[in-house]
Amino acid sequence: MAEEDDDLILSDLPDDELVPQMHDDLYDGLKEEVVEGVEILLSRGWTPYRVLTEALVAGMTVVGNDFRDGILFVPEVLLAANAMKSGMGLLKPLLVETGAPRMGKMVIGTVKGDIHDIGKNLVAMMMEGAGFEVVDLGINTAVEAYLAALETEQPDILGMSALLTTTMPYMKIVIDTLTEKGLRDDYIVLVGGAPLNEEFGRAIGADAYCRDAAVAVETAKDFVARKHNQVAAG
Ligand code: B1M
Repeated sequence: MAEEDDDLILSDLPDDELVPQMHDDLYDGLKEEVVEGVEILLSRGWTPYRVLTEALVAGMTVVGNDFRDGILFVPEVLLAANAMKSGMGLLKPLLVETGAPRMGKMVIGTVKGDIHDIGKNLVAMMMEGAGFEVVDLGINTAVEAYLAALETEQPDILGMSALLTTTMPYMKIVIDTLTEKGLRDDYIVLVGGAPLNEEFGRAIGADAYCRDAAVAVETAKDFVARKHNQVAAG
């Protein structure tokens, strides 16, 4: 198997074989091969967004399923995540470089206790690509850090990400703290992450739950436009 892989020349593969091969390479945490695959697809005229969704995110879904089913373990998943990040690194400048007009500003972070950042990074990247300025607070973000960033950055939107059922309730702590301080209505609060759903978003008092990065962009645009219309209406 390893010998066969050594002989494999990715650029010789047609798209419909290259993409599944990239899923395999991502699964095996083969960073260089994933990056090479991304480069090849881009050189064949694929849009950065298509490469991201069909080659990288789809590959990560397989990793996620096998992690859930106990077939993969943390070290392997970490390697896959690093390979995914390298591929994303290549796409980021292309997704960001759309020349889109400035849409608004977002502060985003993964909540306290949670170190998953791939989805959050993707949202940040797509938001930047859509013309938003993004301030990324990183992972394991405590309520104090969110509050400090909101005060210094004065964004339109606060985005929070959580991937664990044990950390998603922390979003409510942040929102409740904003409410206590009389700041809740100053920001559009968008939340996301695999274990969340719309009902949870409503229950914790967020403005919206965003299923994926594309939905986050559309929702953000929608809310910012509404906010500007309200301001204009006086
Ligand atoms: Co973790 N992990 N993990 N993990 N991990 C999950 C989340 C899990 C579902 C796996 C499983 O069992 N199937 C499970 C959670 C179970 C649960 O809570 N019920 C789990 C677990 C248990 C754990 C540990 C506890 C494992 C352990 O140590 N025993 C541990 C926790 C560490 C911690 O955070 N304290 C852990 C660790 C890790 C790694 C470090 C190995 C690695 C993270 C690396 C990294 O992020 N830098 C990892 C990974 C990679 C995963 C899976 C496999 C993949 C997550 C991912 O990156 N998906 C994940 C399985 C899964 O989700 N199916 C799993 C790809 C990404 C593009 O999707 O993040 O969903 P996602 O983001 C999407 C949307 O959700 C949305 O848009 C994104 C793009 O479309 N979105 C937002 C996300 N955030 C948003 C914010 C927004 C809007 C939309 O704001 C506006």
